[in-house]
Amino acid sequence: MAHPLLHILPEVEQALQQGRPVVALESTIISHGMPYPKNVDTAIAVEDMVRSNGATPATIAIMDGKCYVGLTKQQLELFGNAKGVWKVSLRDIPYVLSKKLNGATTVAATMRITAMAGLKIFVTGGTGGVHRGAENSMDISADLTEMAQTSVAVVSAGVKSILDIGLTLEYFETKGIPVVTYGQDQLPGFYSSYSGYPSPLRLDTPEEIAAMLKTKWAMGLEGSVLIANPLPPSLEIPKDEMEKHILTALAAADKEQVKGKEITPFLLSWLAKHTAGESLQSNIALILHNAALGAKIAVAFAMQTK
Ligand code: PSU
Ligand code: MN
Repeated sequence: MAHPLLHILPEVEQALQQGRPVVALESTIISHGMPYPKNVDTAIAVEDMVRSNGATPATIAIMDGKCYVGLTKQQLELFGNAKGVWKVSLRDIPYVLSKKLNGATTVAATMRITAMAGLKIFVTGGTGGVHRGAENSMDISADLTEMAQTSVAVVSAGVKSILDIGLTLEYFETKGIPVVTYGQDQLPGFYSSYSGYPSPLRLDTPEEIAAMLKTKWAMGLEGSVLIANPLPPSLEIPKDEMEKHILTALAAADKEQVKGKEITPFLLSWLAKHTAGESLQSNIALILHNAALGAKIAVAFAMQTK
C-alpha cells in the first residue's frame, strides 16, 4: 500500500509493480527554472527522453494535498504556466500539502518524495549547493543536507556554476556523499563541460554507476550519490564566457537585495535574458542529456537488483 499522502500515476504504479525502471524528475526547474512555454516543452521532451531510453518518467510535484509521483501532460502544463506555484524545498512540504496549494518541488523535496515512493534514480539539471559568499549569508541549499540522508541517486550536470563549486565539493566530502563524473576526470560546470575542479570519482558506464549505487546502499551507507554528466562540448557555453555573465548576475542580485529561496530563480532568469537565451538553450540541452543517462542507469540498476 502506497503512503496515504502519495498520489502515484497509473503508468508509474504499473512500472513499479512490475519491477521496471522508473526515473523521478523535479518540477521546480519547470515552474521556477525556465520561462513558459519552453519549460513545458522541455518537461515533456525530458519525459520522452526517459521513455526512449527504456524507463518510465515520474515528474514529482504537490497538488490537492498530495505528493504526486507522475504528472499528466495537462498537469505539466499547469505547473509550467499557473501563477502562484510554490517553490517547495523540504521545509515547505507540510505547509503546501496541508493548505492544498500547488507546489513545485526542488531537488531536496523531490528526493524525499522519490524515496517515499520507493524509487532510486532521480534526474535534474543541476543541484543546489553552497552559495558564493555563504560565509556571510549562510546560504547552503537544503539539497545538500537531503543528499546526505536520503538514498536516491541524483543525475545532474554537476553543481550549478552560480554556486561556489569548491565549497560545495567540501560539503559533499564532509557528508559522505560520493561525487562521480561520467566519462571524464574533471567535474563538469553545469553550462560548461569543465568546472576547473577535478572530480573526486569517475566511472565510464551506466552499469558501473548502477553497481556502485547498489554497493553503497548494500553497505547500509544511506544517502545520495551525485552523478555529474558533462554536456557535449558542442552544446556548452565555455566556462570563462559564462563566468563573466555569472559575476554580473550576482552583482545584480546583490543590488536588488534578492535573498533566500528567490536567489536561484533570479540568477537563472537573469542569465537567460542576458545571454540572449544561450544559457537557457544549454540548460535545456543538459537536462535532456541527463535524462538519457539517468534512464540508462535506472535500466542497469533494475537489472542488477532483480
Ligand atoms: N537546476 C536547474 N534549474 C533549477 C534548479 C536546479 O537547472 O531551477 C532548482 C532545483 O530545484 C534545485 C533548486 O533544487 O534550484 C535549488 O534552489 P536553492 O538554491 O534555493 O536551494
Ligand atoms: Mn538557499
